[in-house]
Amino acid sequence: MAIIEVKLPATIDEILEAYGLGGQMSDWGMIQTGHINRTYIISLNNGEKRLLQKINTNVFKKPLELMDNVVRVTDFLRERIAEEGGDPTRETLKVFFTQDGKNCYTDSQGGYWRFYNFVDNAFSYNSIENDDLFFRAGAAFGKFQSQLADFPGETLFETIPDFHHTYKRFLNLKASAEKNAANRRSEVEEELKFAYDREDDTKIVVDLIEKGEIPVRVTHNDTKLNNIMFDSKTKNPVCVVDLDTVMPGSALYDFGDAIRFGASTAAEDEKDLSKVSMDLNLYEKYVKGYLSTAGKSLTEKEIEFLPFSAKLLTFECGMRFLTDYLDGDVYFGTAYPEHNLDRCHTQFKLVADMEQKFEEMKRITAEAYKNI
Ligand code: GN1
Ligand code: MG
Repeated sequence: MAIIEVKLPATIDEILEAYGLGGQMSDWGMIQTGHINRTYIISLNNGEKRLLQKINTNVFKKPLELMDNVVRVTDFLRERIAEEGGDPTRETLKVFFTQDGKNCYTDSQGGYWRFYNFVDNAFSYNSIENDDLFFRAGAAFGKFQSQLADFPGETLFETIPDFHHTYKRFLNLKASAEKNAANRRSEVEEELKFAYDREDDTKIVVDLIEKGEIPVRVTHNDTKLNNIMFDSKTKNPVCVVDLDTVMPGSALYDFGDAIRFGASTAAEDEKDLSKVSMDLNLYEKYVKGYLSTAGKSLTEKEIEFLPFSAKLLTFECGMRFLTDYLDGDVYFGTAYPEHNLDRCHTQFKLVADMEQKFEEMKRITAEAYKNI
């Protein structure tokens, strides 16, 4: 976890003013969510809580386009949820608008801020405490994908171009190794070899997409377990959050990334690699949950590549951590100098483990698909 300074933004008064909330803040706190944006909980005098986030414009170069996506996607989801008899006030995020009708506020220092509703009586998991939960997580991301199946994907901005283009991620890694900006290359020759040995893997899914062999869908693209809020009482998923990367993509990205994070036996930055492996039981639970809600809409080709996508997205993430380490930690939040390298190690360890378990992953997937 990144160490962040716990203090209110210098421009808090103008932000509140912009949203018509001047003088109404009764309390505040910071929460650590993910490696990218800065997040505050703001309590208001009337007892309401809201989530205030500073959009990281180093990562998201066009925050206004990003917010436009988020508003349209959440509006669309709200309608779907209502049609399905769910609770639209709780099951998706709501973006608040400024007094002058904007979906985010640009402060006098050039920072971009947005307000969301705070989903009360809900929490997220950073690791799985019982495997049934992971079934529910799979069902939640599968449902999210099917709720967005009719969203006109071509109208969404690409908030981060080529986000999961694994071959370009590979080329970026090579370029960063050559540039050696932080002078760390000599420390990571082994890791680079691990990546270079797997170059061919990085082209497989992008080729399938280019050839039209698998469809482009509207996907979440950041399906970490902690991007699902669960109800504090029932422990059932309430809503999917972190919609910054909802864009056209492949179902394989969402499946693979969820396995990468949630089926691991250890944290993303665990230093003791003997603790890191991919839990086949968790893999099975997720596949079953995911297929229970998304299975019928997937093509045979997508099903065939689900196990590979788990390995691919894990490899991609490992490459991204390694790239950032070589670049001098300019992208992901880090708490100490080797943080990105530690994260790269867990991801590569998981890749190697998945290679060992690949036949079993294929068997589990085929079996689960037969039974939907
Ligand atoms: C970032 O912000 P967070 O933690 O949800 C990253 C993901 C990575 C993830 C690795 C926009 O997600 O792509 O998989 O870290 N998000 C962005 O933990 O780059
Ligand atoms: Mg994110």
